[in-house]
Amino acid sequence: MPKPKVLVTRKLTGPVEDRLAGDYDVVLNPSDRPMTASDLAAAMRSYDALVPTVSDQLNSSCLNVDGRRVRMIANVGVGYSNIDIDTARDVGIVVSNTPDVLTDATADIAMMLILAASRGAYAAEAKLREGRWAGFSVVDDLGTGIQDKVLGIVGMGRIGRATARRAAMGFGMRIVFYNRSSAEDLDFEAERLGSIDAVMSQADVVSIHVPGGGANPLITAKHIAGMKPSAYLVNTARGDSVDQAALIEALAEGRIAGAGLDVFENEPSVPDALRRLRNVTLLPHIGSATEEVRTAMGMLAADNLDAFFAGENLPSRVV
Ligand code: 8YV
Repeated sequence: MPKPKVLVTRKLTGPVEDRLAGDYDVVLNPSDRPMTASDLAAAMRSYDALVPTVSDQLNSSCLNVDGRRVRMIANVGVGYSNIDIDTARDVGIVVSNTPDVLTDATADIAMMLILAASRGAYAAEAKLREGRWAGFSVVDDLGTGIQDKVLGIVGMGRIGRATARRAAMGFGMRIVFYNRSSAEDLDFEAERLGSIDAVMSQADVVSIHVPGGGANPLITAKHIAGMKPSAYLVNTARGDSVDQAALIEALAEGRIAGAGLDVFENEPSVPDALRRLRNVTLLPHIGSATEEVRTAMGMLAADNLDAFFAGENLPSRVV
């Protein structure tokens, strides 16, 4: 039997590409150039499976393309807001993702952004790099300590928990959270609050850990307006989960103290108004970006492909 034809939309780490090249009739993307909508539509007609990632918009018209051949999509990423899951389910395309393997790396970046925001890391570093540092001062560059402060987690899933655990056990923060379902088996102290509003108004730092992909941002202008003027917002989940324009306005007007952002509404575009702000640390979506984790994510995508083509249960099936 011929090997299944698989398209890998972006460059993956060496061990993952070697494995896929050994097991499949695979087309890789050594240039790492993002696929266009028409590339993806053409791919839907030509391959048995795709291995895409967050930069590939697999919307309803793409998944519904005439003459579709793709039966399986092994997404490299735990988030799958780039894929129209309802359409995939309706037309019978199997979709998998890569949970667990990136939990700690992403929680590390959330913690890094909590610290960077509360200690004003970007403004201080910019001062040094731009030659404006006049020497040590007792009263310059003062941030806010996080010990005994309240971390508000929105979305107590895998990454939300790992972030909260780090903050509580490593940094002495008190945890409040909002989660739709009750979050059982927490191995640290945390108080579940009844609404996002309650978390936003009580927290000294809010950290977002919800999937994204909804029609409207979960964190609205009203939620942001309810934050303390001394509070910080951190987002390592998806940019479209937060009303980005409202966030920029609140930051620019000093209605909140600062932010740490690893994700944006229309990546890779980041508004000038946000890039100009000194009270914000901005990272280019590197939550899971370690050599080890990106290889583990690719290997899990490959495990899902293998299971699909062997007719076995997938290790991490979405639909
Ligand atoms: C990935 C992410 O790096 O897993 C996710 O959902 O946002 C990141 O960890 C991204 O999807 C690209 O693979």
